[in-house]
This record gives sequence, structure tokens and C-alpha cells, in this order.
Amino acid sequence: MNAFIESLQPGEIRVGLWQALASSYTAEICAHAGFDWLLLDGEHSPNTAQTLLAQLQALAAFPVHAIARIPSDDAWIIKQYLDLGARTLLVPMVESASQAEAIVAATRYPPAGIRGFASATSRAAAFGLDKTYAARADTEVGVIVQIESRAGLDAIDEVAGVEGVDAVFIGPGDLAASLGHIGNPRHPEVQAAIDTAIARIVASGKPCGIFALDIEDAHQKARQGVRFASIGTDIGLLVKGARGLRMAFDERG
Ligand code: 3PY
Ligand code: MG
Repeated sequence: MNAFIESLQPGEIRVGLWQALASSYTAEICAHAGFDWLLLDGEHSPNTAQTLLAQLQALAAFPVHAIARIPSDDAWIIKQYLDLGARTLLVPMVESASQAEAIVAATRYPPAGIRGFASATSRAAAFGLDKTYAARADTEVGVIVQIESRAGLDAIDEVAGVEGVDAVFIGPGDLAASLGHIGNPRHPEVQAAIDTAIARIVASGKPCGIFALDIEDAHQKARQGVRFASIGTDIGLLVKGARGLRMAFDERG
């Protein structure tokens, strides 16, 4: 079983922080802060395989769970992320059960799936020294799919029901865009869709996660059954801190 997925218990909330600076140094700083998980974003950030690797190496020294968001659901990049040592994957824009099944298959070695095999050159397999890796890799991987479009909402029950989908994560930003409210995830129509999505994921029995809009939103969503929520981003902290400091100088002059 995947350690992060195992940590997601009903009635509890695991709090995360988005890492979009693509930096092992700032990831290390954030790892000291006490979050349950850090999301390394390969979708909307300037991450390469090398920067992802450096962040995974930095976080290995901490008890925090690293989740890596892949830029797309292509099998080749799922394979690369897993070989680099990412154990828990977040996959954006999942809209059908067949797509979810293909994603799960890309994370499994044959005969269960289609993941290409490497051992001696794979960090995940301790460069060939971990002889048990191949046998347990399929069970260690955590697959979290994102529901963040109208099509995803329509398919949510089927997607959540796919074997090997370990958790379902709601992306309010893309969902707002898909529902015609780009940039306004607090719009009542978007929030109503999110409420419905949470209820359906909770009913499926799979853990539900969300990119919370702020701390209050995270607490509210936790009361609705969400088991893991991010409550900010590294970039957001830097922007807020830098801008706040600059403005404070003028205000107190
Ligand atoms: C979204 O809100 O669209 C996400 O993908 C979470 O950052
Ligand atoms: Mg998104």
C-alpha cells in the first residue's frame, strides 16, 4: 500500500503545500515547516526531470510525503517520474474511466500494466540494489486523479470506481474555467459543483482531496469529508511576503 494513501483516514485532514518554484532548496525549506505533504508540480511549473529529481532527493530526508503532479497522462512520463522515485502521482484533467484505467496501467509492470522495466538505472530500485522493488512497485504506487472539468464531473462515479485509482482530487481553478467562470472558483455555481463532487467521491469510499482556496475553505471542505487539502503555494508565500514587506515600509513611514 502507498504510504501517503494509507495516511488518509476518514474524519482527518492531511494538509499540503504546493511547490511551484521547481527548487530543491525551497522545497527543503518548506519541508521543515511541518506539512503532511508537498506537491511537486510538473504541470504548471518550470520543472524538468532534473529539478524533480533534486526535489525528491531533498525531501527524502524528511517525513513529509512528496506527491508529484505529472504534466500529462502520457505513459512515458509516468514511467520517468516513477523511475526517478516519485511514489505518489497526481494526474491532471481526468475525464473518463477508460482514461483512468490507462493511467493506472502505465503505473503497473506487466502483466498488470504496461510500465517499462528498468532496475540498474532506476533510482526507484536503488539502482539495481533493491532486488525486491519490482515485486512490490505496483502496490507502492499511489494514483491520484484530478477532476477539474465538466466532463470529469459527469464521469466522477466511474472514475472513482476504477481499480487502482487511490484518491480523487478536485482542481477548482480548471473546474471554474470549464464551467464558464475562469478565475472565479468561488462562484456559487463552481462551489455547488465542488460540493456535489466531494459528496460523490466520499460516497465512493475513495479519499477526496482538494486545492483549497484558503484556510477557511480547507476547514469547510474537511467538514464535508475531504481528507487532504493544500492550503497554499510556495510562490504565493513569496509573493505575499515580498509585496507585504514592500508595502509595510511605505505604510509605516
Ligand atoms: C486546479 O485548481 O485547476 C488545479 O489543478 C489545482 O491546482
Ligand atoms: Mg488544474
